[in-house]
Amino acid sequence: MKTLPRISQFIKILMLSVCLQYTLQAQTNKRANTATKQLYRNLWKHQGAAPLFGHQDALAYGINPDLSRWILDDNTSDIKKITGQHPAVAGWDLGQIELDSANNLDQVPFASMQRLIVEHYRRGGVNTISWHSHNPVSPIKTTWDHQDSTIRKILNDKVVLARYNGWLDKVARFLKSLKDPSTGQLIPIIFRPYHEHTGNWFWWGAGHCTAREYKQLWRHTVKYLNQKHKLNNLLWVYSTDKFTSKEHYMERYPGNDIIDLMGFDIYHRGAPKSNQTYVGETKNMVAWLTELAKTNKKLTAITETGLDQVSMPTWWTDILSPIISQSSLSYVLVWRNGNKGHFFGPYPGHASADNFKTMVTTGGVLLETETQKLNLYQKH
Ligand code: BMA
Repeated sequence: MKTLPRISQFIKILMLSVCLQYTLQAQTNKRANTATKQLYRNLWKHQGAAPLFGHQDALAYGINPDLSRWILDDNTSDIKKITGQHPAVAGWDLGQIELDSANNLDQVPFASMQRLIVEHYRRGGVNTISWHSHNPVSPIKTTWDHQDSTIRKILNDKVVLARYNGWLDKVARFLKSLKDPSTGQLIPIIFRPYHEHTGNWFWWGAGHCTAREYKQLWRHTVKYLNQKHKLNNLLWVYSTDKFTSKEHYMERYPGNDIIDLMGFDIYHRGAPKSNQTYVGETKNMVAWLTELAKTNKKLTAITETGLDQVSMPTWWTDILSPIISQSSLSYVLVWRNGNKGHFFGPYPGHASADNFKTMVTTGGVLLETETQKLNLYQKH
């Protein structure tokens, strides 16, 4: 019977390749808690279906039909007012938590942010957090007050390093406060520090540090939060601004061992003149990202996008949909509805509201109800 050993060898090889596939797709923090592991696995399973739709600060504030602002109305979001459902992904920012401020840089109280993140998770939604941190060399300077060598100083100057680590302690304290009330486990967070670094506007931008320094800052940060603080609820996103090639995207990539998702931010400016260029360039970036993510076994997302004031009523189906349809993006997030002069999502009465609904009803993106059906935090 020569066939039997062959069959068992075949089964062994099959099992090994299944395991290998699985290991390569495992998230980077091996000690991640159950909900975080499930979120990661379920995002993989969902890959190729419509991306989840995200909105920054969606649950904290928005714009009324008379163009005044609403702030912290219970269980409200502009997207819900239009569609009956919250966005699937809620974006948040920790900027100014490092200063012990009660509110973040866009006036969202951290106490409310904590409550809203828990509520969004309990409804089955996903939370992602960025950090527009002040400059740790000189804390009165904002995230946009760049100066050369900030990262070099964090890495080499003991005083600056101690201050920076102190800031990470404050970030960790907030992240540790995000608990599932029924299990006591920490709530999964897609964490996105040091974003848009291919640009020069933040102190961690490409013009103010070497690639090596940028990567070192990332590696220090991941180690500090995952290991020293034992945070087991973070999926880490590397998110550039515009990039012009796969090599450009990877230039400052801090390592497959610490990154779970690959993303990028890109804004549509100068519509309608720039429509074709924006769609073309963004499609190129999505294609490059998809190839890179396939090689590196990572999930993908458009981590920030939008057209300020959504000045094109059909922006959702004519511009965004062609970019994201047939992609393997896990989510696409538009920036905040700050005020009547600065917003990226529709609000009730806005000229693009119906078109947004069309994008949703035709299955272009998923909002909360469809996301709940995915049961992202459960094993299934
Ligand atoms: C920018 C603008 C600013 C805001 C910052 C951080 O794009 O929306 O008003 O302070 O993001 O959220």
